[in-house]
Amino acid sequence: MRNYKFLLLLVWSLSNFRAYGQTEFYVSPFGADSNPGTLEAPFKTIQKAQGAVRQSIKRTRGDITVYLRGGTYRIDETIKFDYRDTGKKNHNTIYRAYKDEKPIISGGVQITGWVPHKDGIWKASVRGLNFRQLYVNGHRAIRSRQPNSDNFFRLKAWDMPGKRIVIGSGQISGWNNFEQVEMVVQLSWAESILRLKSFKLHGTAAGHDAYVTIQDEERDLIFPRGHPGKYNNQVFHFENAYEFLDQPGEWYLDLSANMLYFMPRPDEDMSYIDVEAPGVETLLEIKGTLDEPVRNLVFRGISFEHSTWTYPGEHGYLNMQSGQYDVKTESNGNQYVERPPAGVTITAAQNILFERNTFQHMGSTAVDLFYGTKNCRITGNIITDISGNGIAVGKFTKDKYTEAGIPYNPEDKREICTNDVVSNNIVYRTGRDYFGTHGIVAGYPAGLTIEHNIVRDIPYSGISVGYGWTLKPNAMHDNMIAYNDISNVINLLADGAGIYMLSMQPGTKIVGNHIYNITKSKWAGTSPVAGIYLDQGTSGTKEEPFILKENFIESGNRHNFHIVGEVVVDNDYFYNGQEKSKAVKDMAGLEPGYKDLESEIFNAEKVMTTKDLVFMADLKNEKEAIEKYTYYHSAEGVWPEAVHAAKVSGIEKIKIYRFGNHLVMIITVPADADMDEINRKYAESSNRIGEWGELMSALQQSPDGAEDGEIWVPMELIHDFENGVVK
Ligand SMILES: [Ca+2]
Repeated sequence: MRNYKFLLLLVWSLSNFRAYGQTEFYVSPFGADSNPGTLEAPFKTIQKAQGAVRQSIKRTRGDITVYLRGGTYRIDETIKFDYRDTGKKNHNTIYRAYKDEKPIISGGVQITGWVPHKDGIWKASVRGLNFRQLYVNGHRAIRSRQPNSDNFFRLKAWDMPGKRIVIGSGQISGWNNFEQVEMVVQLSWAESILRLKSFKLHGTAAGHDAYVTIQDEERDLIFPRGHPGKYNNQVFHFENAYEFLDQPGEWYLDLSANMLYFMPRPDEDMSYIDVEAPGVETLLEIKGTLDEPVRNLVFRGISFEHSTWTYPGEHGYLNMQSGQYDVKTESNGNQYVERPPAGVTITAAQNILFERNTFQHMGSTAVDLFYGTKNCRITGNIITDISGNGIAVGKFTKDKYTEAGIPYNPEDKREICTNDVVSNNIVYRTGRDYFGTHGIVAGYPAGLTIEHNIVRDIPYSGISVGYGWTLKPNAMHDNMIAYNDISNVINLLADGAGIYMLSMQPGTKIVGNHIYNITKSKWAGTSPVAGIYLDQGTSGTKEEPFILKENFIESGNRHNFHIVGEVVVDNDYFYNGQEKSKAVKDMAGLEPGYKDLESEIFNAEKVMTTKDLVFMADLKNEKEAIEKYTYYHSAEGVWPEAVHAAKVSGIEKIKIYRFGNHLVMIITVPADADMDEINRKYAESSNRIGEWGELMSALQQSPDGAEDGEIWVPMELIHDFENGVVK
């Protein structure tokens, strides 16, 4: 009996001991932190799991995995990783989705309690929150603006002596909360966000002008600085006034009243709506020191969402280049810049892997390898709907006290981001608020590889490497930009490209990239837009040249070279049907192991983009023909062959309406559908489809005005109303 008791005690203590050496932990939004963190009884928070992992690391030799079950992990502060999260002897600490489940780490605060306000606008109280983005049912809503989306005003001139901006008098008014209104001006390659202070009307022979005074902080930065240049007719819009709320999807946050206003879009039912306001600046921070870097962390299958950044509304924001914003400017041309924050930051870290995660709905940069990173890999991720840069790597200046043109080259080389890899990511729709930012950007990296990414739909350059406009030696060398698929970038601003480079970087190569659909926006300034742009200082050395090789550029302006140093241009292909062009095209973009990401995203969007084709026809004006035709189109009377034909031809919907003997048919097909192809597939779908066609035609007659024998006549679109606007 005594022995039996002893045995029980032993088993208990062994299992207790085992809990400390645990190598697998489970977390679920529906778990509890008092649980042991097993599959059956998971923890609730990632922080709790992290604490358990740190205990376990001391007693374990092997990888430790934390499985995150699907669901939303709401956080109200940054989750921080440091050297204590590093496994022993190069073992990995892995945070990953459990099976195919979808864990979301969200810094969002859900806004509830919506009540109708007026004019189709709803409102909700938001005690003490401040934010610059809002996401409704997973889609970014529009911060109230004027003029509305995709449209802009043009300023008249910059009044340099008076430090004012001259615009049309009809473009401004004494809006409520006037000092919260922001003027977003596009200056060639970068935007400035300028908070308003006051305005005065001045009469001229041609009419009235408005002289706009902006708030002191940004006024004292923008007027002394030289670049980007201030010119007449530059493009701008206003944001953030209740009075701008006139387009479905727009929202306005009245900070003084803590009240949020929103005008829902037609498909947004306010009784069942998910409205998320971003509330945490950095969701995840991995930060070591140069002496004690964090090592061997893996993050896989996690969605990072709803990071915020409110600084531009509190100080104004002058993007100097690549999102780096002025904190000091001098009339001699000197500028001092600061780095915007990121949703996920990695600093002084080695062998960190982010694979197959999603970064979306973020308020500044998505992922930032700040400094001191080595062999970190950002691979196979989806990065979309980002306000600023998608992925940023390396310092752009030593610090905010160092003039931005001084080449960065720290004495302690461990600070330089070295041998990091950015590959097989899909980066699209970044720069949504801060236009002068990139899909992928690097300051002064060494041995950085950017390869096999898809980069598209971005207002400024797709990929940018280098800073400082210098021919002097600096931290950069041996970077590689290869086999990327880049399209529809630099689609709003100017002085950029598919791939944009700056400064001396010996041994750097741009190889095998496919760049296409690069078109200058009508809003862009006069500076060039190109496929590849080697800007100031881009060069190598005689021993280690900068090499440009076998890129395939399908766009009007292939290159813009500003070369003064050593550059070797070798076989730079463009669209002329050469076989090698096709080889480049086939090679660029995601590698086979990640192709599934592409079909998941771009096919899903394809289905959502459809067009309607509308036709009319007449039946024979006889009761029997009308009844027969109606029966043949009911669920019971229709031939299976007719249904099959519609299905295999790629038609998504067919609707037929009847009045008397008149018919109207609406066919919904994918937006890029080829009608000849659809007709061919329809006709070839079965050997009875011809018979079906003859049977139907026999019940119909050619409508008045139709060409001889034409049964179904295409109709012309004469009125198109959507979201409050006639197109
Ligand atoms: Ca508006």
